[in-house]
Amino acid sequence: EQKQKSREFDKLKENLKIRFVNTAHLMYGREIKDLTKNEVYQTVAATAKQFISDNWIKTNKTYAERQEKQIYYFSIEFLLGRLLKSNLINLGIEEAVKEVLEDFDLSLVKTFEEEPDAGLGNGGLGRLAACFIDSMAAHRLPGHGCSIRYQYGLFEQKIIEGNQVEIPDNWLKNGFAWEYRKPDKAIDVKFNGNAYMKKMPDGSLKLVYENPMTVMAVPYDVPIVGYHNNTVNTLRLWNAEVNRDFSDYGRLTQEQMRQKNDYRNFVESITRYLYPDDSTYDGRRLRLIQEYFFVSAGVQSIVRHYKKVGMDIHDFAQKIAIHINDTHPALCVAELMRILVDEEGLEWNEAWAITKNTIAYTNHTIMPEALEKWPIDMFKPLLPRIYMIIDEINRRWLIDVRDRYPNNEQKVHELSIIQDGMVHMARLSIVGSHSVNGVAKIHTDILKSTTLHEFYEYNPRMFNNKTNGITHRRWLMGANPELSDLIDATIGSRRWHRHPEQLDLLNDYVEDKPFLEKLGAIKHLRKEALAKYVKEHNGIDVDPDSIFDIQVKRIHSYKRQLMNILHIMYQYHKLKTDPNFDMLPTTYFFGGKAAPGYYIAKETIRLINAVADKINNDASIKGKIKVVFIENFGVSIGEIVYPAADVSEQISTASKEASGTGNMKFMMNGAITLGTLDGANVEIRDAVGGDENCVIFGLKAEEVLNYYATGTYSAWDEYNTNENVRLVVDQLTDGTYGNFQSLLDYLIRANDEFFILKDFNAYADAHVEIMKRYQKRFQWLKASAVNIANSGVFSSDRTIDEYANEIWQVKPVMIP
Ligand code: DL6
Repeated sequence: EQKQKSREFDKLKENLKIRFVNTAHLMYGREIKDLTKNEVYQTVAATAKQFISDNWIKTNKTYAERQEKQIYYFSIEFLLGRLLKSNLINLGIEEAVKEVLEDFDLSLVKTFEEEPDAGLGNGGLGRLAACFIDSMAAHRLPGHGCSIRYQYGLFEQKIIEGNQVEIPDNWLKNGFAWEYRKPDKAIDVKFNGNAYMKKMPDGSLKLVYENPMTVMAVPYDVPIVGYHNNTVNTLRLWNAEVNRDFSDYGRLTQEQMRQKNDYRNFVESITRYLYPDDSTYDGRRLRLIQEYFFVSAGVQSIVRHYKKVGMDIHDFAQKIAIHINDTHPALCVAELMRILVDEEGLEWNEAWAITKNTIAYTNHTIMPEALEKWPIDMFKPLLPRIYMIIDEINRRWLIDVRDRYPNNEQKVHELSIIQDGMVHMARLSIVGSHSVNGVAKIHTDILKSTTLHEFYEYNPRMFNNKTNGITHRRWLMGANPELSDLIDATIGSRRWHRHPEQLDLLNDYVEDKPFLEKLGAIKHLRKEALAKYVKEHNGIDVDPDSIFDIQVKRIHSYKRQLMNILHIMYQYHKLKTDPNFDMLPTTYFFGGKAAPGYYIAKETIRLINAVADKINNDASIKGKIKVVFIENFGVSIGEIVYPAADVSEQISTASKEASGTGNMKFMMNGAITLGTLDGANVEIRDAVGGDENCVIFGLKAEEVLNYYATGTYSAWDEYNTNENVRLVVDQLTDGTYGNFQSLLDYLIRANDEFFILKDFNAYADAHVEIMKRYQKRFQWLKASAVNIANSGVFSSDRTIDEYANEIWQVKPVMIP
């Protein structure tokens, strides 16, 4: 059997080699030895695409013939990261490609680095979407993504003199190797104009939609490769382009020319940037335009394909599941109704039943600023027909509400989709779907009891929880191959690659000293790799023997990077002034982007860098503390960072982090969670068997919610009664690190919205506990192993199975 395998491997290599050379000839007219680094990357990607495309064609054909139910996952973000490595892993040809490249004196690892991150997202929700499409393909589920092909991703972050500076992320400058432009599948999307119902001579009403402005949506399809299974699904990214007859200039007046140019500028702005500037009216309006643009193009193309393969529109909900990832695609509800009623001629009631049974919605946050609402006077002129439909949905919905709660206008106020001059997108999403889910148990409970309580009361059965997950293929097998190999060797099986829950077989080895030694050695290796990265990028020497304590995520007040850095200031002060104080050498890493207009987040970055500058250059503390801010944190840098952590900082104010997924990436790579009882931390703590294998501190969600309800928290009192707090707050403005009046005001005058001062001592104690545990090497490694062994439940494969079985009712489809 071994011999047979090795013969097959040699054959694969030979095949790859021929294709690789031919592809280089075809694409660049060059010998392999003359290719630039980027050309090597493009050639390897194009070679891999030849393996992918056969299966892609087969997959699409099978789906069309079998007419099995399809899932369409609509998300305004897909934070894909790089695709070459994960595609090679999923195709099962990584090792063969590596050896072929070596035969030409080329390195596969260096080739991976040539690929820019597809940064079509900013954080948790977008990365979750990317994990989900990976898991759907891995589980042979017919599931596709739908989103926007942004010309510029989220900005590239530079740190200049301690401040965040935003540079446009021109990720497409060398082209995107994985996309296929499909102009023949373009769709018209209509904005503006006048929509109304006209009374016909026979008394019937006819819809009139006059003078709309048409934008052409052109799809760029990206193949999503299943893990060793022939399935190749599709992520469809829409690009906005001028209408088909645009180039017909004919004889135009100057005014007509001007209008034409305005039109072109407008159209090209639609898909130019992820996150238009939301500090202006026009920026916010552009976001709404983006939302309708990809929703309309996506839903129209689903219906068109559905009919093309010969299925009956009346069966739509049995054959199609549309999932809306947060409220950005909420207009799917109205767009599907528009198509079913206006274009397919269905009666309203039937169309409504189909729409509700097709659509399901996930909520990702309780932060009020993320709960989208659009002013009617912006919405209605832009999307006149869609507004009419939402108005009608709401009219009918409120009849039901009034029926259920007679004489209770308070309820109507709380449940109405259109209220106080605004269109409420979460309300539209709930009313127009059959399932609403939160993303961790505690988050779902909070949705039920507070944020969406009125809707929960109205229809409790539609609410459910789906705790998030991450793809273990990227975040463990891809990012930490040494650990992955150790797990294979220890449990004597690779079955966990397909069935991540089987990582729990590792529980039998968590006290096995030789295994733990190897685990410790691998962690050290990964720490050395991060140390090398930091030396190259930040010029800072960090000691891989120090504790690596890491907080990487978007910079946001509720995530409390500020508490972390204040605590470092406290430790530093103790080291300098208290001869009895000692600590284990620790390197604190931060990484994450602040939204360009988010002043406090940017000030937090400035403080972190000011503290780093002072402490890293103070020889007197003998390297006991180092602070590193990792510039431009994203998916690919994350693949270096997560495996290197000893301690995973998950310190959001309890109740505020819906789930978190970074916490899972750290855990899967053996870091110990230092966190609050928030989001999925609660379930991580349960999974590892309690406090022995993680360190939990701080206010509980009920306490936080109670403080908000009663208004009894006083940051000023905290400042006056807690000397540790006073010390670090005073240091914000006394010149120790520069002037951070902004942060002092935020904490004291604005009353510390996220309880940083209240949780400060508990957080400091948690660090003491971490150091105590870290000193007991065997115990520490055991806890690390327990974390890995119990992380399988946080694979997105588990999450996706739950969505498939409990929400979408879809089954896997075998691709021959
Ligand atoms: O569900 C994915 C991710 C959660 O893990 C994070 O806890 C949550 O903050 C994040 N939410 C968003 C919200 N964006 N909007 N709107 O990204 O979702």
